[in-house]
Amino acid sequence: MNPDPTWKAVEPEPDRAAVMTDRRAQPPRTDPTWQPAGPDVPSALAQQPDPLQALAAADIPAIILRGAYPPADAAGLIRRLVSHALMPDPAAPALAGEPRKRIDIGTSLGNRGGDQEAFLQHAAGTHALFSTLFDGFQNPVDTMYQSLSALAGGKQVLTAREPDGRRYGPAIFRIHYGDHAYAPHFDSVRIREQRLNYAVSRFDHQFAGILCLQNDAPEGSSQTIVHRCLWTPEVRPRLAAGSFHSYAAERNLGCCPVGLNPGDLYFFNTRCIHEVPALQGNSPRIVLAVFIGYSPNDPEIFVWS
Ligand SMILES: O=C(O)CCC(=O)C(=O)O
Repeated sequence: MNPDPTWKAVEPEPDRAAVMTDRRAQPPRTDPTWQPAGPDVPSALAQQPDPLQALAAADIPAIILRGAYPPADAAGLIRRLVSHALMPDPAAPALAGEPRKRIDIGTSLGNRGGDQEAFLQHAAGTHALFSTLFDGFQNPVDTMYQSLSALAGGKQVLTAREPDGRRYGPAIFRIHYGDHAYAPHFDSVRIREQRLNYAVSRFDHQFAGILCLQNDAPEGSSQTIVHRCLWTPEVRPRLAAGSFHSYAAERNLGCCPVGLNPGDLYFFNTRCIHEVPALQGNSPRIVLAVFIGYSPNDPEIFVWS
């Protein structure tokens, strides 16, 4: 399988300069009353008896599990991705001329979902690749699924599948170079991407799980910001105009910054407006990412990428 260098946003990105100007004028305000659960599964369950329902209701901004994956295995896995030519060597000079680039290793519903047959075939290739890629290391996909199961109150955590049993990609590596950034946005197969021909659209809530494998700077400069604002149609024009920070300030909406070190895993509700400001360090930021479908009354939780 070749890496996929063709990632693009589902909706046009707002003007980057507009977002930065707006953020400088109205810097996000941390809300001390909106705290993540964690830093491990037992603590999260002690703080929130039903942590996924708390995420769904945006009662908490995130569940952060520190050191969920061994940092030494994260480093070894990145060396393996390079040695298998799935990602360029971070030291390769060609990358310096390609700022803001992102490479995916895996199958993205967002990018490939327009052709369901091709998407499911590509996903089968990802399952084949991942069946041996982690040999000798703790399996990071298992880490994500098992952590989610432990938080899920007896619900069954499964790779998303269509009624005929064909599975979606189980997780995706995202390698962010240069000053890559995610502007304030939300993700929803149902509301935003409107992929109603996919089984995952049955779920009421969508979450993301992000396992940090490498930060853009050794001391961990990059931070995701989860805003205390669930998407509504009212927010759409402000996201598109790059003026979400002013919108949040006008309504006194705070946020929760999530700083990660290699091995840290976090889950959040993707309907909460979220962003990753431009990377500052020289290393690519590398994560393993999943989306998660959850409904309070559904015994299954679907995971995909
Ligand atoms: O990489 C992250 O921490 C968040 C990425 C993101 O914005 C997303 O998955 O929608």
